[in-house]
Amino acid sequence: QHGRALRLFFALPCPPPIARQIAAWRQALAADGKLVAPANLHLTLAFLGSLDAHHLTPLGEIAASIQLPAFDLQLDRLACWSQGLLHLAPSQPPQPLLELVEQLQSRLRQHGYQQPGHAFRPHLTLARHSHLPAISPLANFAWTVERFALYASADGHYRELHSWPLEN
Ligand code: 2AM
Repeated sequence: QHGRALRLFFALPCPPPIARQIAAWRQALAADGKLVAPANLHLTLAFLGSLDAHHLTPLGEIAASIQLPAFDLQLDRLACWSQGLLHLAPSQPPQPLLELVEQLQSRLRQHGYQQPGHAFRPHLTLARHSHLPAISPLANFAWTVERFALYASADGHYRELHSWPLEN
């Protein structure tokens, strides 16, 4: 597994039944731009960029060292950032989500993995190069977050490499 560069990030996977609901709702919005495939819907916790595969072991150790509770996540706000990133976000980011990101990012930093200094803005990207639809039905998608995962992206597809549980 050495000598191979992977584009890596930690994220919360969107459970398939919720991803199907979101995709159906998004279709009703008639969102423009490049849509994220339902199987690729996720909420990024920490982005690592392109790293050699030998980093997978230390990254797995960092993830395994995190012991935090499961929590409910509610995505109830549709928004579009200026660069055309149409997304769903929690209007009230749950404290355990912020705690998870804080612990993950600070441990990554301690191990020399560069992390942004700016505030984390939780979001689940729906489409890129998009616009806010003129009319949008209310959004309210929720699930209990029971695990977080390490992903590798390649050719626009996100592959889950491993996941770690959050305690119930
Ligand atoms: P985005 O959906 O907001 O674009 C895979 O590309 C995942 O990593 C996406 O969730 C993407 O966020 C995120 N990502 C890509 N580049 C990033 C960066 N420089 N900083 C933080 N997250 C990034």
